[in-house]
Amino acid sequence: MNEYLTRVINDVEKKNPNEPEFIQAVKEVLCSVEKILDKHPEYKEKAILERMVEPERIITFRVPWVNDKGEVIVNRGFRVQFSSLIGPYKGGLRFHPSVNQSIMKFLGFEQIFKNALTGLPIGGAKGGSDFDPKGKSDNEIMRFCQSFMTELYRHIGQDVDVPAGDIGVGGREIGYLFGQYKRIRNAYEGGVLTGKAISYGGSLARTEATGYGLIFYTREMLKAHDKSLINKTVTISGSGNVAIYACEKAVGYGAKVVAMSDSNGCIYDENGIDLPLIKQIKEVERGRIKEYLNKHPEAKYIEKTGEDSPIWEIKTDIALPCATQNELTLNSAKKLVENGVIAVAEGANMPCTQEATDYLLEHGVLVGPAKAANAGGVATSAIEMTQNSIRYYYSFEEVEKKLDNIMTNIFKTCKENAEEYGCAGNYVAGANIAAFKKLAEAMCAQGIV
Ligand code: NDP
Ligand code: 2IT
Repeated sequence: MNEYLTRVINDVEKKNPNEPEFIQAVKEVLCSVEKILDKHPEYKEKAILERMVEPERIITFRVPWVNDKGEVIVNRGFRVQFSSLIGPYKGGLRFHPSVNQSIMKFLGFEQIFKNALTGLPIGGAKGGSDFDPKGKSDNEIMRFCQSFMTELYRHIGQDVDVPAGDIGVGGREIGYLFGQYKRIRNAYEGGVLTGKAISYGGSLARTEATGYGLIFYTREMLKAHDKSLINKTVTISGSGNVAIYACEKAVGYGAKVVAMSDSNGCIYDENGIDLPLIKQIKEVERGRIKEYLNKHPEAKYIEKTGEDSPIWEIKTDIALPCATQNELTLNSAKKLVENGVIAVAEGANMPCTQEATDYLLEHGVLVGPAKAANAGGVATSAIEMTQNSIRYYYSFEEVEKKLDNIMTNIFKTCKENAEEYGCAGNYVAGANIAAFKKLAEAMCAQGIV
């Protein structure tokens, strides 16, 4: 391996010993760009890699709040402002008990490359808290969001850093965060957060964007191999924002979605998932996916007992992991291949372990990498920022058309770069190469900063 590359990877491992997810994300990208480094010896002198793997700034803070019983709870808040190279810091907020610095950093790192692929002027960031929204009342969610924003507000701004949603943060949370930000700043700064409701400056189709975008990307990837979504069986892990709208669009293209999941288990409905029911359970009642059986007793529920998610044991043509990182393991990849899977497209961030990705690629499965395939969410966030700046609204159809064009272009970029660098069909490498080239060029242009 290139000596410079080896040294930087070793340094990252040494400097971040307790951050396995971050190291995993860095290694995946760096191992894809060896040929670019061979072509550009000046990248070593300019310390391009060292600068790319070191966040510009990490903010951690205390988030104290009072629950409904009157008890004081203290959570930890994060914002990793990873890179402002090509635009204001941009990326979601995650509220989940597993949140820690490693997860925040891997997500922020991935975001830089994803945002570069959209072709839009947005840098990379991620934030969140180890707060667990499950089982909390609406008032508890509001008080938590207000306390979180009471610290975060001083670090963000519509030209500085623009957070949005991620796991555990949707329209409700963005509303409470925005309300508190506006109150503290005494100004309506619409573009400071994206994923807002339409009534106060949100964009039509942002809710649908990540899931729809994933299917547009999948459509293009299949098309490049003379395949399509029509009559294909699809399994989708998760049942949150990304999973629900991936399901909706996949069905729109003539596929049959037979399974979805949450962190407790999965449902299998051979007649095709009843999506309005999933929306009712997850978006309205905030319940568990098992409740699907109350209306469809003929469906099956398989509880998750070990490390591997049972959903990947179900025979499918297309698998869409849309829940969380490392949810699709090598064992799961082997099961999918054994059952004849043709494509895996990542709706979640880094859902396949490195071993799983390698196995899928080695066995001829098409892999749509997260930083390309799920970029539709953040791309539409940038379209929301545009509408906020020009104080105007685009129709649903206009936004969806722009999203479709962006996803189609992202796929084309991944394909062309994979071909140019001698790994045709490997869109994981293609995405990393394309994004890295753009970022390295911008870094060279801006001097040592
Ligand atoms: P939601 O909170 O709406 O839904 C998350 C879903 O994933 C839930 O079904 C949840 O189940 C499941 N899940 C979460 N954590 C785990 C876990 N540790 N193990 C098993 N299942 C889990 O989040 P989103 O749909 O917004 O996000 C899903 C994924 O997509 C994340 O990886 C996110 O980073 C990524 N993403 C999101 C974008 C967006 O615009 N929202 C954009 C691009 C990527 P349960 O309810 O049981 O916790
Ligand atoms: O991972 C992601 O790209 C997101 N959670 C969306 C980020 C955004 O700023 O819309």
